[in-house]
Amino acid sequence: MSVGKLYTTATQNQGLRIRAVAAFGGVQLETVEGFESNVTNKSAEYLAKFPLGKYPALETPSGLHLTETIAIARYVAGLAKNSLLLGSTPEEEAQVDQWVSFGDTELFAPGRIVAGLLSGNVPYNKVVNRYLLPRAHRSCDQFPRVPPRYPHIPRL
Ligand SMILES: N[C@@H](CCC(=O)N[C@@H](CS)C(=O)NCC(=O)O)C(=O)O
Repeated sequence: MSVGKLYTTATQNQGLRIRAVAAFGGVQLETVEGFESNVTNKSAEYLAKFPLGKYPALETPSGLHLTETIAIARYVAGLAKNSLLLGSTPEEEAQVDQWVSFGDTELFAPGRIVAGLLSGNVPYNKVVNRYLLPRAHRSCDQFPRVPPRYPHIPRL
């Protein structure tokens, strides 16, 4: 039985993170058909459930309305009994939190802004780019299995 409906698009990275947790943990999660970015999440019906109009968002059969990727992913991981996704000792739990926080604030946040600046989705700003790009690279370098350099992103 599905644990809830996830509002996201097919490619939204935050939604993919939650769906990956569900897949890894063997948790059944529906995705809402026909979700349209900045249309569905701005509708009155959606805003009544999720007042910030942000997605991903989860609606459970019990009426829980949850936003924020980390909170939803943690909730889904918590339903995956014996998956050890959240760790099984205080030390492991802290390490899970460490990497979740690192991924969101040290890797994703600067990477997202740099990607916006370089793709033209955000008006280019050299000072911001020079500040964030080395931080994004440094964070990528933390992952032995992630290519440490992205050749298509110029280093400054
Ligand atoms: N802090 C949120 C950020 C989610 C987010 O930025 N969602 C974007 C789509 S990628 C959104 O809802 N945009 C619509 C808006 O901001 O009104 C999370 O981690 O889930």
